[in-house]
Amino acid sequence: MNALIIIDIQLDFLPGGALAVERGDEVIPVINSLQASYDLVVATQDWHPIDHKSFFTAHEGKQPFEQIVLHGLNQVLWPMHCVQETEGATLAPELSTKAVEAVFRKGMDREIDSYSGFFDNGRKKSTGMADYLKGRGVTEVAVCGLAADYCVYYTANDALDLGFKAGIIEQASRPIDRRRYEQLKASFQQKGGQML
Ligand code: VGL
Ligand code: ZN
Repeated sequence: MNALIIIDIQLDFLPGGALAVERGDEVIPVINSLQASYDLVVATQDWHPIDHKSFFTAHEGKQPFEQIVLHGLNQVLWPMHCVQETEGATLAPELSTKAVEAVFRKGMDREIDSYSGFFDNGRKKSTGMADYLKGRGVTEVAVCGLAADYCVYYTANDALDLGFKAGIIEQASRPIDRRRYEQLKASFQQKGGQML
């Protein structure tokens, strides 16, 4: 049983959005046509409270994209994005969701960021997605969406650690930072991850 995991296809990550990924919109038609090839399709949705600590606005005197240490973890300070119940947090209307059986929300705890669809960045709290997939008999996952070097990579890497066979679908993902993505790809492949 294989599953397609669609990461954060939300308006704020698309051109014109608060944390736009360059050419992020190009992945949507690709993801739409991929869905029929998988036994199960799920999605994630970044879903932050307005005062989330990953936002630069929560830290006096800080600029967007500065790095800090937050409760012992490195944290990039992002522009405010994917705030719960705002337009920017909605899934893109062009994304086909007919086959999407479940949407896992993440990033709701204001004290810790959550790039992976499985756990927060400290791996303290689970979203339940691993149990859901395992309960459905999934052994193999393909991860795609935005952004390739943050939420897509973290999800695919956790999938490997959780014992799934895992791959990243390159043509259905786009990074925020291309160089960072190339480095992460190499470490993912060394761990047994596949580039699909
Ligand atoms: C993401 C940064 C902050 C992502 C989410 O979806 O890759 N990146 N929040
Ligand atoms: Zn976020």
